[in-house]
Amino acid sequence: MMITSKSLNRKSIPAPLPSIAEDVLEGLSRTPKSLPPKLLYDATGSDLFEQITCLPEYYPTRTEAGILTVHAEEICSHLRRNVSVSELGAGTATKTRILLRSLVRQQFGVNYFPLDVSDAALQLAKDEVESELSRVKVHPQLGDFDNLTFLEHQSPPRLVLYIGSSIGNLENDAAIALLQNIARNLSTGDKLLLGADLVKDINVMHAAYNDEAGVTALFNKNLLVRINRELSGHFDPESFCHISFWNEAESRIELHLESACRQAVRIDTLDMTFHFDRGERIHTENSYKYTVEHLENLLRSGGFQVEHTWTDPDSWFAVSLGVIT
Ligand code: SAH
Ligand code: AVI
Repeated sequence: MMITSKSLNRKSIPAPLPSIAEDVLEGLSRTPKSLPPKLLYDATGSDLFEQITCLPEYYPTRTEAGILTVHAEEICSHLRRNVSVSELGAGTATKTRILLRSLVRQQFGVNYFPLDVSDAALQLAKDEVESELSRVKVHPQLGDFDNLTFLEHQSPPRLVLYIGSSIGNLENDAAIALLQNIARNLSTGDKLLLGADLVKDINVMHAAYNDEAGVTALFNKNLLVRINRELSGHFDPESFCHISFWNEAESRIELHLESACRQAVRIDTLDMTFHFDRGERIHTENSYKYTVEHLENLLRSGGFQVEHTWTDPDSWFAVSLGVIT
């Protein structure tokens, strides 16, 4: 599914996001250099991510979709009547529709609150969900995970979705802090459905982030294109290589952009020039892979009691339901 110019031209949802300037200045001034992964998702980045989800090598989306398809009715049977649904990092909500379809069979209407930093993805989520499911009312929330007060304003019972293994893009402490923040904005009986990618054959994980068509490389390098456009930067994306590898000690895939030569890159809006040695990297993303035990412990550390965990036949991915007690 492509994020079309039609969706981009529509009235944007009023909730201005801070400029990326601060994050870029801070990240490129560090040693080693790094940039927060949320910056990967401008309109082009969201579109490239959608393309990634359809790649033959990128197993997480279709594996999780399989779990949700097989178990949707059972998952919904754990929910109280008239539950409102929120989702963190919803993207285009393609997989979410699997659950929403089951939910509208169990209750007359559903209020769905997708939160995302990508306006383009949110607009598409609203269009696609409402055109397929007339009994779902979509309330897009443009913003960052650090403000979750919108959860508190919904009438209970509540279900929060944090699927797609987006939790894997956070380091362990940040993941626990986010789960605790979700829990703080919920009440007894509210639930969280958490989807996470599991550790498996290294070759399978490696291929998912080093696809033959080079879409993940474009997704990674788009960060530099974004900085050029939004901050009048002078990166030559062709002088950086997409690097992705499995870090066994940390149980994560890492994404980096590696400078192919010694170079200086000016960013006009920051009034700064950043120097790169040949081979120097910008760390752009981590994608942690879990065991079921680790995933369930994360939920518990976040303040949830684990109700049930579903996996696929190969145990490549897990979806776990936690409840506030
Ligand atoms: N949940 C979808 C999309 C995953 S892609 C799926 O499973 O396919 C990750 C999504 O999280 C992107 O749409 C991105 O824009 C959003 N995102 C990343 N960091 C975020 C942050 N800090 N706050 C809000 N949204 C974020
Ligand atoms: C959104 N997130 C869970 C994806 C992942 O697999 O970590 C982002 C991604 N990065 C490269 N490919 C996909």
